[in-house]
Amino acid sequence: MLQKKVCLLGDFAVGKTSLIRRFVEGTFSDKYLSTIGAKINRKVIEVQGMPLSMLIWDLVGGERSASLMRNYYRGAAGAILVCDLTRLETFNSLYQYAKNFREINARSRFIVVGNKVDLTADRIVNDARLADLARKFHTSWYTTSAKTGAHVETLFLELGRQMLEG
Ligand code: G3D
Ligand code: MG
Repeated sequence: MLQKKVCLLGDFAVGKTSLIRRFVEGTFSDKYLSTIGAKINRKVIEVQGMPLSMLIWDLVGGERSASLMRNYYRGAAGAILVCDLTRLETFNSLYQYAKNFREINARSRFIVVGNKVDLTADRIVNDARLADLARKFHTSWYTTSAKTGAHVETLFLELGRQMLEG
């Protein structure tokens, strides 16, 4: 079966682990790589009738050295860049994550995500900002909620589709 590595990127507490949990739900059989502090979740999806195994990597350790990040990124076909819609600084970090990730994986695909869209009263990052960033990198964007599940499935399936396009 075709396998693709996907990395979740973004600042602390934006909801990376929660998004993965929401998406993989019952199928939780994750592996822990203590050398780089990464967890790997596996979920099989279907893209145009073909099964695709998504290996979804999540950093759980606190360390973020450049060499550790390179090891984390290496071999990824896709990434999900997550910010918290209620914290502007988490959006501002995404540009650098995107650049670093593309440097290691030139042909990879990624999607820009504003998470915690359920917190409507506290929202600071608007659609236009997300769209601008996505346009810079010729990619798409979503607003999601790991809490309600809004657009979570759509997001991962869209990335799966884009990764198979090459
Ligand atoms: P991280 O893996 O990016 O560091 P986590 O982030 O998934 O650990 O989430 C950090 C906190 O944000 C958690 O709260 C989690 O429940 C919350 N969170 C994640 N996604 C959403 C969302 O879509 N909406 C809301 N309202 N909260 C969200 P705690 O309190 O458990 O630390
Ligand atoms: Mg986490």
